[in-house]
Amino acid sequence: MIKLATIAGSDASGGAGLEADLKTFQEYGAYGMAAITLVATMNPDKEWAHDVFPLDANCLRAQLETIFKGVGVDAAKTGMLATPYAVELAAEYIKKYDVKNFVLDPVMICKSGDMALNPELNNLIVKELLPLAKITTPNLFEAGQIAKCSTPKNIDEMKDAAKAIYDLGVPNVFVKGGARLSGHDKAIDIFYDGKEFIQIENDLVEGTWNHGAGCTTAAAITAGLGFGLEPLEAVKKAKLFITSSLKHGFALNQWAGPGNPAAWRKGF
Ligand code: PXL
Repeated sequence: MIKLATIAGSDASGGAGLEADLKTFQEYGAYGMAAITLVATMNPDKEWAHDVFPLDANCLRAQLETIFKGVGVDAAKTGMLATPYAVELAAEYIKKYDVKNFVLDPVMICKSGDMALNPELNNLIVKELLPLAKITTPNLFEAGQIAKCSTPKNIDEMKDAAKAIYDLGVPNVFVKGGARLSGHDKAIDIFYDGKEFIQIENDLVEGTWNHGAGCTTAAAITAGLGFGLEPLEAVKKAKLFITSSLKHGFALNQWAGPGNPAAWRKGF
């Protein structure tokens, strides 16, 4: 059995965070485990305003012991970390257990909440986790934050950001333009491995029911690596997975709606 782990927040609404990761791992046919860094809640009486409740360091460490020492993994990812100790503990366990297939999803903003996380924490993520990753999967905003440039607005700027991030010490960079890159009739992403820029195009899925798309994409890449795919192949497969999921997104309420990761299994 291929074993995968996510070190991420729980999204009480179920569409993003570790819930999205575990659903994706399951769809790939892997065994999923989760170390919970925080619980994110959404308040229906305040227009779905987000709150974040971090778990303490002892609780997180105990979960990491269970997963990395007690079981072992073929691949792992991080999602929302939210505290310096979560970043440091994730780095400690990825290093100690020599996790080669580590995917850094540098969650710095939550789409539905528009909640930009703390810039100092972002710097710590770049310092501690980026050099350990086989691949990182920033969206446009995160790519700008990591590359210390403005948010890329076109394909050339995505390539510049990908190169700047690669130069920080990660061997593969996947900058997700997706539907957010305006002026194209395809969803366009850039993969860079230090040799060439590969432009990956998929069907553009318009619409707002895309909560958890970033988590799902990174989880699918993690699963692909766990099953032995090369990074570019893992990315291409993950894009097919998320595209089918988004085509079957649905509303939870008037504020948010996730994709449907089961769409893939059903052959959509
Ligand atoms: O989509 C980013 C994200 C990641 N992790 C958790 C979240 C969210 C957005 O809601 O709740 C736990």
